[in-house]
Amino acid sequence: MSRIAEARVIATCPGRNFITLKVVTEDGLHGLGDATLNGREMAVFSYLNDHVIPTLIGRDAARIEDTWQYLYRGAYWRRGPVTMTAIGAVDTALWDLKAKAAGMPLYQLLGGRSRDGVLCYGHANGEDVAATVEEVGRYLKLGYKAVRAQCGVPGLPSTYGVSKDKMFYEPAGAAVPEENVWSSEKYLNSVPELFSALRKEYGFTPHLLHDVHHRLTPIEAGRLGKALEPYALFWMEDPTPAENQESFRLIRSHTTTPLAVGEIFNAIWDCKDLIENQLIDYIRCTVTHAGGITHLRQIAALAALHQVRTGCHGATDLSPVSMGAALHFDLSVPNFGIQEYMRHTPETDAVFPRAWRFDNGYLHPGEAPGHGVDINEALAAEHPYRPASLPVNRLEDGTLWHW
Ligand code: CS2
Ligand code: MG
Repeated sequence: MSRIAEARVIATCPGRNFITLKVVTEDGLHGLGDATLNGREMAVFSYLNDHVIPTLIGRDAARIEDTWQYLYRGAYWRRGPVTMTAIGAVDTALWDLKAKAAGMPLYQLLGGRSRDGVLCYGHANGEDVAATVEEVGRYLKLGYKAVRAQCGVPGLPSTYGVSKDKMFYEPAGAAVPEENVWSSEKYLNSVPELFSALRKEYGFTPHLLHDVHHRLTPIEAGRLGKALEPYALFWMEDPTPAENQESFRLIRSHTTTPLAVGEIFNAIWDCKDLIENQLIDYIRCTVTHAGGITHLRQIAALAALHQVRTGCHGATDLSPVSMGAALHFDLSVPNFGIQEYMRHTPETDAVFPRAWRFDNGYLHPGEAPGHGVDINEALAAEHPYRPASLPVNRLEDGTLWHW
């Protein structure tokens, strides 16, 4: 493979913002990486444009590991979501290029197929228990084997994961964050009823998942995990903010409900203690925010030593490029758990033609060379970037809380 001749960052907003890095080699091949950091897109855009791309021109595109080390150690200011998303985009683009140059789907370079398909989960949500139960049923009819359920909380005007639009959930709205109201007490008193109703309606065959979204204290998370044990969840996600990895020991001591964490992690150091002490069951990092394929493989290898499985983040704000690369990783990694699959809008899918597909509860990356996702730059240009921020959360007394 030859040297990098040019690289450019493409900002587009087909319904929501995406930042894509395109790397082109002297022999005319191109590779793509997703560089979308929801609500902070322009920070990564500038990091790539101003601080990374000038160093890429002329580099040997085949030297993926050396480039990773160059961008990580060479940055001096290590880690962090902006830096690691930029590195992730470069790394993913270089893996895409290497597989294209070899004329094979990316999973073949990662060790080949370890499974026939990638089990995924969809997002069902509703304003109340009855609406959420009905929505989970709709996902089961679409063929999903696993469904995340998020429900409105009685007494709260809104809550995470519940949207008017049932298929496409997009939390980033106004340029200046809107303010949501939260009550852990109201939430804790309502969640068990949802899963009791779901198991009564659908039995124990479907995998059911739930995202707490960082909002409980460790002891509250232990209480919720214990209350949900009769409903055998596949996982309870982000039960408490995970900067203090040690706090998961308290949760673990109170419940056997499996725990999943990591979508906001960006380096192996963020999850090393959680994994080595088996304080979690699934690690949620994915290629976009955790330094690309190269670093995600290291996280997965550490996780495998401790029987922790992967559960890559796959929200709408991760582009089809991210999903494509993640699926090749998912197909090959030995300790695979599940892949999140929040569908993109038809507008987004038109900008990012892709080989991957959904079939009866499983995702398949396809056999196209590389990760199998491209970008229609002319169409991308028709959707200019628009500032959008994630909401902030306050308790009912006004205290700023975790969103
Ligand atoms: C969520 C995300 O998919 C998930 O599990 O936590 O929707 C998350 O809120 C967004 O990715 C934030 O941009
Ligand atoms: Mg989540």
